[in-house]
Amino acid sequence: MAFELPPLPYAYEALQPSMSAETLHFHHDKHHQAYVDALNKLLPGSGFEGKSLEEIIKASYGKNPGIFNNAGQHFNHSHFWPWMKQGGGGKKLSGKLAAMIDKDLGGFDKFRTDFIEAGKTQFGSGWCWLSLKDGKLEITKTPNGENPLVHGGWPLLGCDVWEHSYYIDYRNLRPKYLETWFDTLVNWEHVEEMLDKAPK
Ligand code: MN3
Repeated sequence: MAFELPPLPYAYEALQPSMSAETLHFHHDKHHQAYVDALNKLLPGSGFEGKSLEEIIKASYGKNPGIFNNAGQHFNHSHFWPWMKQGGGGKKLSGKLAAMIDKDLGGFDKFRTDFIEAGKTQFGSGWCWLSLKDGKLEITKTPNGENPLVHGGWPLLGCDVWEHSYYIDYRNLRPKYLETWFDTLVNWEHVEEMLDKAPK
């Protein structure tokens, strides 16, 4: 079964002014589609076909960079769209998640600062993450299409810091993009769904 581009869970205009319809058209329709197409082209005969996306990411890490990067980016973007919503951001998270952030990350404000800092300091293309590892929350950053799955973690929230995610709206101002993204777009409901789905 070939992988498919999931539709955006909102209208292209829904995230304005934080993220423009133009950015979403390019990022979703062109960039994400290209990862899906490349993955489907590389899979036949690779030994990875028939596996789940998560299995392909873990099995191809360090072994097949073409499949790994495209599978990783398909996973990352499939969650990136629902990790955002109109009127998101701020502290609208559940008591359970808030308590975990207090315990493991020194409170919400420190979590916000450290998450944004991870995105700012990821040199070149990549992602910054909130993930669950060994029952604890952690903040990390990864290059290119990599994600916490290959480091024994489970991603709860990730922000795309490739230039294609912000250059149309923010030009070179990655910190401004990260702050706006965190404060106005984060869909905490999808973060909580990921927490519920975390492998036990
Ligand atoms: Mn991207």
